[in-house]
Amino acid sequence: MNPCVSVTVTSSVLALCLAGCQPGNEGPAEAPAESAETTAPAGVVEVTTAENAPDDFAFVAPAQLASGWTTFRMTNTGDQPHFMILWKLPEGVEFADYAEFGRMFQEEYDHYFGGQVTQDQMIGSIVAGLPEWFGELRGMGGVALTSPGLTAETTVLLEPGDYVMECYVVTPEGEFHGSLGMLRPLIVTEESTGLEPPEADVHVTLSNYTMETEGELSAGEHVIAVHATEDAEGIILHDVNLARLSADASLDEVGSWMSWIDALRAPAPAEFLGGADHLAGGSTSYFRVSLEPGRYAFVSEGFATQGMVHEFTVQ
Ligand SMILES: [Cu+2]
Repeated sequence: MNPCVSVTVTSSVLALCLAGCQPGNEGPAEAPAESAETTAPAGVVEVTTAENAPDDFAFVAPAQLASGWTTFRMTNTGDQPHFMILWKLPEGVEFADYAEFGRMFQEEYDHYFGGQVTQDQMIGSIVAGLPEWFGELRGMGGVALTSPGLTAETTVLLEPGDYVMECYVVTPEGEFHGSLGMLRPLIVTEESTGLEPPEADVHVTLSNYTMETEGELSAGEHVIAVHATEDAEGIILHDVNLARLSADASLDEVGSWMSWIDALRAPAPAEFLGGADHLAGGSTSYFRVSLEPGRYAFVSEGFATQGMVHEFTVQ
């Protein structure tokens, strides 16, 4: 597989304000009345994925946050799986630039989805259209795939700067969720949460291209640290998505579904319980899980088919 096929997908931003977001505003975006913005513990940020399919998707989340260790608690209230990647924009690059790139990406994908071009042609066009700054985009982590009705919690280290929050799961109609509104700016300020990272009892270490785990994945609560030791080659970054598998589910099928080119389309073939999303090399983030007896797997989005999966059974 051409490594470039793992390019970051994004989408148009016309529906940005569906999220109640106002670029540059000083406080939290307008959010539903029950927003936990005022009640959450320090350093805990509530995010809700709002969804009114087929053309109205959004992250309901603050527009500005302190830097430092921060926990995102994302609740999926929709019918499709979602994730929330935090991209730190390079100096001088604005949200509108990223959104424009997203529009280009969706257009090229539309041609492929509609059968007008081959996969290689689509990839060629996308690579040719990559903005100069693309290589400087940094994956700061985020909440990995989370199935409808579930809440997932991931702790990341935020550096001050301008960010983009994005989901690029694909609708059955072939639109990236980002194109439908799940793409919005986030400002991270110099002020710090001053918090320490959580203490992990399970560690997952990602390199090119192995996934090693340490610690006992027993029933009950766990804090799982995900260490990305290096950047993945190509453009996609390392991540861990926790999938709960039915007894007869095919792990190969779940791994294949992770590819945005011909899959990553709702519905998913497994239940996703969150995880640690796109991490630049050298960074660590943490996610919390409560495991019940059953069959599970850690699955990489970009490299599952290259063996970056770890199946386990909880007794
Ligand atoms: Cu989504």
